[in-house]
Amino acid sequence: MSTQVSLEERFQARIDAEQKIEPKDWMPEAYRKTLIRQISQHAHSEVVGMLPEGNWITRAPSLRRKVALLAKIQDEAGHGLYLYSAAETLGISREELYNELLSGKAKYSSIFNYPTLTWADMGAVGWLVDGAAIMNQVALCKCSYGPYARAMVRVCKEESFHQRQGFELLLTLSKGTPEQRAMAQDAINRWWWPSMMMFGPNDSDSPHSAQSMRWKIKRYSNDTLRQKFVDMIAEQIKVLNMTLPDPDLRWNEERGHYDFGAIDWTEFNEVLKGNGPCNRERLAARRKAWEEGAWVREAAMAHAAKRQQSV
Ligand code: BYC
Repeated sequence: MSTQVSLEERFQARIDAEQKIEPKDWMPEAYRKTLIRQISQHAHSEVVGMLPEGNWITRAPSLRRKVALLAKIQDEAGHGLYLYSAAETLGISREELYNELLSGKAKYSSIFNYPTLTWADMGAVGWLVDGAAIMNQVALCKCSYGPYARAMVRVCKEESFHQRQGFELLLTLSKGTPEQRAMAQDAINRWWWPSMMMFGPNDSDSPHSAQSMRWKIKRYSNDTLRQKFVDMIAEQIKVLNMTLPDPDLRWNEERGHYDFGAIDWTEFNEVLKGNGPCNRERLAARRKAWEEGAWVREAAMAHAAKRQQSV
C-alpha cells in the first residue's frame, strides 16, 4: 500500500514538474482510463465528423471548393488515425475502440449529430466547429501524456487551415446575393449553440474536470475555453457583418469578456442520450462502413501474414 502511495506521489510530482508521461511509464489506472476515454472519444469525433461534410462533396459549387473540402475531410481521417494510435499506446486495441463506438458505449462529440442542410453549413462548420475544436486542442498540445500532446500539435496546424477555409467561405457568401447572405446567416444561427456545447457541461456539472486538471490532461476548464471562444467569435463575426443568435451577447467592460446567454443543457443532454437529430443516422453509417470494410481488413491481415512468412 505504502509503495503504491509513493508511486502515485512520484507520478504527480512528475506531472507538477511538467514532465511528459510516456507509454511505458508507471501511471495510475484511473489516469490510463481517463486518457483512453478522452482520446478515443476524440478519435471517434474526427471519424464521425467526416460524415456531415462528406454530405456536400458531390455538391460543392466549384472545383476549388471541392478540393478544399476533400482535403479537410481527409485531414480528419488522418486525425482519427493519429488519435487511435495514441489510444493504443495505453493498452487498448483498435478493434475494442471501434466496438465501443459502434455499441454506443463510447461517446463522440455532440456536434456531429446535427445535419448539414445547405452549402453555407460547410462554412459554419469550418469556422465555428473547427474554431471550437482548436480552442480546446491548442490546450491539449500541453497535455501531460506525451503521445496525445504530440498528436495534437499536428492536428492543430491542420485545424487552423480548416477554420480559415470555413471563414473564407462565409466571407464570400457574405459579400454575395441577398439569398447567399441569408443562407450564411441561417447556417450561423443553427451552428452557434451546438458549437458552444462542444466544450462540455458547465464547470460545476463537469464530473471529470477537477481530476483531469490535476493530472494536466486538461489545462483549462470547459467554461474558460467556452469564454475564450465567445470572445474570439464575437469579434470575427463583425468582419462578416453578420450576427450571432444571442440577444444577451454584449461586451462587459468590467470582466474584459463578452457576456452571453444561457445554454440549453436539456438539448445537450438529449443529444448525449442518443436523441439528437442525426444520432441514429451517424452510427448506422459507421456500422455500415465497418461491415463493408471487413474484406479490406481481412485482405490486409492475409497480406501481412504472407509477408511475415517470407521474411
Ligand atoms: N459531446 O466531465 P466532462 C473536431 C461528456 S472533433 C459529447 O466535462 P471531460 C472536428 C464527457 O465525455 C473535436 N460528450 O468531461 C472533426 C463526459 O461523459 P463520459 C472533438 C460530451 O472529458 C471533424 C460527460 O459529458 N474534440 O475537431 O473532462 C470536423 C461530462 O463531461 C461533450 C474532442 O474530443 C460533447 N461536446 O471534458 C470538424 C476534444 N462534452 O465520458 C471538427 C477532446 C462533454 O463520462 N475532449 N461530454 O461518458 C475533451 O477535451 C474533453 O473530453 C471534453 C469534455 C472537453 C469534450
